[in-house]
Amino acid sequence: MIQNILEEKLKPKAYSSDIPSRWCPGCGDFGVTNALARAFSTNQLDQERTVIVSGIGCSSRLPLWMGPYGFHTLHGRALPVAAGMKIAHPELDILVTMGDGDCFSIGGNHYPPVMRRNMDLTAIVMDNHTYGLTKNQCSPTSQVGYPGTLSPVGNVDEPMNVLGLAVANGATFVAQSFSGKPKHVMQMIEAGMKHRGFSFINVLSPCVTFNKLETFEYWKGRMEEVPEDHDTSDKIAAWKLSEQGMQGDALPMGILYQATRPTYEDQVAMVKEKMGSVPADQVDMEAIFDSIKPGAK
Ligand SMILES: Cc1ncc(C[n+]2csc(CCOP(=O)(O)OP(=O)(O)O)c2C)c(N)n1
Ligand code: SF4
Repeated sequence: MIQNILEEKLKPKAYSSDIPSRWCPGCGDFGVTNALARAFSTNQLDQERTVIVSGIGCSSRLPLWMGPYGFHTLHGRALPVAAGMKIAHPELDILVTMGDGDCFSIGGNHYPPVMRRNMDLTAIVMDNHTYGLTKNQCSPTSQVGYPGTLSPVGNVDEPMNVLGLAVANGATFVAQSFSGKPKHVMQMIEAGMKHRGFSFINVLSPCVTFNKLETFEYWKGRMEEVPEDHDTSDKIAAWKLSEQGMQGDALPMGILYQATRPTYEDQVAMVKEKMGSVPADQVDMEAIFDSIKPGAK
């Protein structure tokens, strides 16, 4: 009996697709893909009820290599597509995989509202501090002086504090990891998926082809586990940790912040309940417009 149960358990490989990967050998994003497959296997995730949504970029190809359903959307539009999907189908487990350009640059106007609404999504950014797919332009997380192809004298813009931004804008789970430590990435993904609400996991993931400065070795030497006595419910402490990394100190690795508050899906259900279940084609729009006219009671 026990033997049968063990045999039926889906191994990480069962969560991968048979499409051959087209990433450069050694790309950090392989570590994230492996960690995802292992996290899915540990939780024996139901592939029929799981969707991985991505934008455009090297990292955004990730859903192609995975077994569950995938939606390769437009550059910067992974989060709004995932948000719509979650509102229509709250029963689905939805993960969003993006690059730093995809999420913070062209997608930068979608990232705060989804966090603020605390939608129950798990967002994973493969942050390589450059645009890999389009051959090395600076991204919002590139360091000052970074030699992007459109920045011949080096990047002049300050990098964004993306962890601090998540803490400040209402994400209820904020963590950072490093693709050179796939076990740690897996633990963060598992914890993020277990969390009800918006989980943001930033994974520093080297682009071995273009970013010759922030290599596996470089990041390995800069990462430090979040201190054991760090209080993850303390927003200010989480902000301080995120900012210390920006000031050149160790980059925090682990859960910086976690909080509990109603998800957007809970709020939608509550609004529906309060309004009564009137079928959409029977809503009296005239009465609604009359009720909001100036002077209406
Ligand atoms: C609307 C639009 N603008 C620009 C592009 C070109 N483009 C494709 S991917 C990309 C950036 C990719 O960088 P990132 O999201 O960090 O992912 P990476 O390739 O580094 O994993 C850009 C600018 C596009 N496809 N669509
Ligand atoms: S260009 Fe960089 S990010 Fe893209 S697959 Fe190659 S190593 Fe990975």
